[in-house]
Amino acid sequence: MKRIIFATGNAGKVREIKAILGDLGMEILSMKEAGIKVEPEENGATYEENALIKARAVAALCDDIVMADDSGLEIDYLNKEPGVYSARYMGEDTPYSIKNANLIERLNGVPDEQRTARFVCAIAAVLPDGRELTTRATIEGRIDYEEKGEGGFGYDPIFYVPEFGKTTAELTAEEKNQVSHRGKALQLMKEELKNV
Ligand code: ITT
Repeated sequence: MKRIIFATGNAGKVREIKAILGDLGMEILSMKEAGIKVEPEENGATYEENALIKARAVAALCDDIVMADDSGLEIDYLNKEPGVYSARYMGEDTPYSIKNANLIERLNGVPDEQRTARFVCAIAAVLPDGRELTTRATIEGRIDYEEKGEGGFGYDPIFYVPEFGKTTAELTAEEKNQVSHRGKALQLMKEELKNV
């Protein structure tokens, strides 16, 4: 069975990626499951560059297809912060309850129509022959007034999606994967892989 190694250390991403790629007929392994440990510096200016940096670092150590996800939350009122720095915002080890409360506080008094935000996801793939592919997708929403929901991870409890009337943390895993930045970017990558 062909393998895809996913170059991420984020357990929330791994859960979603395994569900979304489950129908590919390939074995999907996290970096940890493949016994690979690398922490490349994510010093790219874009999501695509950072995803490629992570995928290339793992591809150098194995003969499998390697994919990586670089993603983030862009809040329009905060000039698209935290953006590519979403994981590092307020410190990598700071609990999301604190990061989420901080973002809600920074939007104190800001009305609905100015609370627009999006999650962005770039997926990079490095093939065993060295070819590189990237895809990108987004989901539009707005920053809620309080944390809601237990699902997902990271900023999901404050990311409200008007079509559902819920935050992405209140969606089921299946619902989130159907409409999310990550779900859509991975579907695009599945299409790309059919052509290689
Ligand atoms: P890897 O680099 O190991 O994949 P990471 O968490 O450091 O893990 P990123 O640099 O891509 O990954 O940062 C993405 C951050 O954006 C992530 O840590 C969350 O804070 C946020 N994020 C991305 N997708 C999200 C989602 O679906 N729900 C909630 N927050 C999300």
